[in-house]
Amino acid sequence: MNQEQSSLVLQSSSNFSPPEGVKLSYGTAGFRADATLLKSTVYRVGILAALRSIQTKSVIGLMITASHNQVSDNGIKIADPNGGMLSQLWEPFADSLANVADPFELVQLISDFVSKEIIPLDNVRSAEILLGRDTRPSGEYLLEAAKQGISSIKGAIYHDMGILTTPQLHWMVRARNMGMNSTEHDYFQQLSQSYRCLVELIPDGKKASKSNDKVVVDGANGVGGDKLEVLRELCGDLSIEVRNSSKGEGVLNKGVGADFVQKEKVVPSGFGPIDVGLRCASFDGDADRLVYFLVQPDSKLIDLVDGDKILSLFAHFIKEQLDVLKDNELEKPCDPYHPRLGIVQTAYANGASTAYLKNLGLDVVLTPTGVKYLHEKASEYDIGIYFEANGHGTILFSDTVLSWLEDRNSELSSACTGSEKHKAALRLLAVSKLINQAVGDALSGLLLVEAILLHTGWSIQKWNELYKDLPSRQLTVWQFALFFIVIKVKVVDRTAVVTAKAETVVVQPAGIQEAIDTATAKYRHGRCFIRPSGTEDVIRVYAEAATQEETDSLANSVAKLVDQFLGFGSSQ
Ligand code: 16G
Ligand code: MG
Repeated sequence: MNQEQSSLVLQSSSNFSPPEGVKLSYGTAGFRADATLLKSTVYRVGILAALRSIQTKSVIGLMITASHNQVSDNGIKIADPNGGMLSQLWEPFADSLANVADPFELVQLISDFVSKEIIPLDNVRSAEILLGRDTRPSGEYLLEAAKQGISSIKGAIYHDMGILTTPQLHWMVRARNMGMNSTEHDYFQQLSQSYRCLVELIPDGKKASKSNDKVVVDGANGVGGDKLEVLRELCGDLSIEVRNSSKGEGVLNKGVGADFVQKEKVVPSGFGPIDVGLRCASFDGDADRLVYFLVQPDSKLIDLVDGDKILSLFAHFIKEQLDVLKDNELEKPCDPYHPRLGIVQTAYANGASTAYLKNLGLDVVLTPTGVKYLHEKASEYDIGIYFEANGHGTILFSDTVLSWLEDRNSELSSACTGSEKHKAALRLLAVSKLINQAVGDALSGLLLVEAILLHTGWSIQKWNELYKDLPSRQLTVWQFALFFIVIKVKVVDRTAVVTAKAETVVVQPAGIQEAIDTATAKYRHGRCFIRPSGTEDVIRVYAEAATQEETDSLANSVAKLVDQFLGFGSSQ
């Protein structure tokens, strides 16, 4: 790094001293903390984004959001050139960059990294960063910090895209790097056009049931509801009622949103008796998660239709279209290509969903928690569908399958236009445009669910009956404390827990897995695992069993084991 560049960084970094005594970690999906601690981190991530853009000769995205966290938190996520998460190879650099205290050490760290990665800093033609933020008030000053970080690398420029959902920004980065139209307007056009195209392709006999009732959407008092209102206007006769948009009185993610609904299994604020029996959905604070739910007759509890159910609906639909296309009647006997359809879940997937998907004859694999793992695995298939139970997921189409579908479409449109086979090819092409190829997206996910429900003629109740969830329970050490009124149980070091086999087995501390196995064996249909959170200093426990009582008992006994093995000094 030359003298001029070093002084630029030295000078601007003096305005962004890191908070004393705080160690920030890149975590599963970027930095997240109380917003007041993040100015220097965001500034430094601005530098990282500029370096990444120079090295990859591509546009990079920076999204300022703390997703479903409370409004006083904030965070920053980095979108790589393909629109996905930052390459894991750069995560250690991100960690060091965020935590180095001294400005001269900061310059040295950057300089060493630039040399090691052979980043041509002296010859920068263009480094370009797209910036987005959610509705958090702290986003404004953090955005400024990001801009200053980017500007401290010579030749790097940014475009402030304004308030966006996280998936919109990822979509724009991907589109920009593919040379496609990439504005927010283009995003809305692509989603609404492909939605309308899918609705046009509803089989004739089912058109009568098209007047499906409305869907009521909880926008978590965040950005997602606002964007959905724009999208709704472009989607023809799709009836959507948006509640909890950012324009209302409610506080972001407080008693609302996909994370709240999924974890607490109670109705979000703004929903009640009038919604019993209606199809309802919730986004999280940055609209990269989607769950559906039904308000129970008591108008307090809900039946959750989670990410696993959305995955199952998508898998069912995609498989159906592929089966129609495979049907031998008009098949060219010599077509050797059979697209591989793969399903990717995590250990949190309800056991009943995995059994359902396997029963459909599908290939189901598990990865650790976190989009970067699921996305990577799903991209190994021709069509890879991934979802976390918490509602984050999408469907990836390989280039090979897309060109195969285009070919099938041209052949069929001349040989038998309008046939079910032709429509199946067109439907799959429309899905590939509707569903966000960069990252899970509540807006595009919602449109696809709505389109598939129209196709199948299913109500949400019927969809929910695809399989019956096994009772499950998630605990963190905090909940453990509440359950037993043990008062306070504090995690000393979550990294003491090391897992393997997609987080289904604990390899450290020694002996705990055997103890978990012994506890689990006592319960009918028992399944239980523990894992260190990637976003908070806690250990999470997940359990399933035949009844809710047994499930709770299993989860609690394993939470006790965590306490015993890790010596998390419980105190009165
Ligand atoms: C992050 C992840 C999400 C994961 C969650 C787990 C992304 C974009 N987001 O929100 O996929 O489910 O962390 O949180 O990767 P935990 O590690 O605290 O349980
Ligand atoms: Mg989110």
